[in-house]
Amino acid sequence: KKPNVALVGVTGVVGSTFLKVLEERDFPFNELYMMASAKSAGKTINFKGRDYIVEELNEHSFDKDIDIALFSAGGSVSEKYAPIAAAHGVTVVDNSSQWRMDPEVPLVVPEVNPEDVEWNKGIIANPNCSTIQAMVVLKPLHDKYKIKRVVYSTYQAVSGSGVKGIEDLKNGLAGNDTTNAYPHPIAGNCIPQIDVFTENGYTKEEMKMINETHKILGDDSIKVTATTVRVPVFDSHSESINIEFENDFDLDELREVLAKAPGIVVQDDPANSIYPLARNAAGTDEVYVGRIRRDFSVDSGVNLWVVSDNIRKGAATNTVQIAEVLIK
Ligand code: 11C
Repeated sequence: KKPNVALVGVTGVVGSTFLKVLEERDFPFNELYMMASAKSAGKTINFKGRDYIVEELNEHSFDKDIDIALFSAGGSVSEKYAPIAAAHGVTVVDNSSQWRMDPEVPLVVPEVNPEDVEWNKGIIANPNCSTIQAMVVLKPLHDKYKIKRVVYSTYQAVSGSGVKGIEDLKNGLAGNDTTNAYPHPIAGNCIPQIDVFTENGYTKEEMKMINETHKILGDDSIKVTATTVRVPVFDSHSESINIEFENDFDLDELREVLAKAPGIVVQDDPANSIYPLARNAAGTDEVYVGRIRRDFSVDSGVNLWVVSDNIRKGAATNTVQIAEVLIK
């Protein structure tokens, strides 16, 4: 039987992308319920030729016969409503950071650890966008060469902050700086702060990348550090990833390993200025890798430039892919 599906937070930046991705992938469903906060309740959304009225999310939303709920409504909504849904027998795929590090909750990137879906107890977490694209690339390399240490440096798009971030950049480009999403103007700037600072001097975004890498790869022995930066780009996060391996590698073979891995497109022709670009990745579901070159400062290391659409593979697409694993 096709599942009954609920979309929670359907009017947000990621929520509305759920709809696009579900339609493009022809995700099978029987009934579809659209849910959001009181502010958006009552709106009409047309999906595949049918009009749906957005329902207000409340304690009784999951009294209905729902099999799968895709949540993208923020941490506090997930904290309250994901357990209610799970108690009603719904499997929640949650895009917020609320449950990611809970040992009872699998944290899944379908190209990397689809098997973790099996031990879910009603909630499955979708990783942070900047982590997801890194995992797709790190997994095949870890399997082949065993990763010792990773240094992430990110260049993250404003869409990661939702509508407010997009508006701040639009306003700034129009000569009217606003700081609704960020502590400083984003146009013409690079802000080395994503989310709030934690006690150790790292931001929450940096700690997410570090902790989620360990959980998804199932290997706490990998040394990971990160600097995450917001840049004036609308869509797609770019990442410089420096990796040190336990084992030696051949650069051509490493390139082959990446080219053959699921979800990856290698774009690496520096002579013709071909490498992944945020503007090209936007609107697509792949993770793009280029600037593949040996790090000569260590015995066995490589530098990569990794770009992916943070709203699609980094959020909506990965969530829908997890639901696809579930129904298989
Ligand atoms: C950003 N990575 O780009 C953040 C947004 O934990 O799901 C995603 C926040 C999260 O600002």
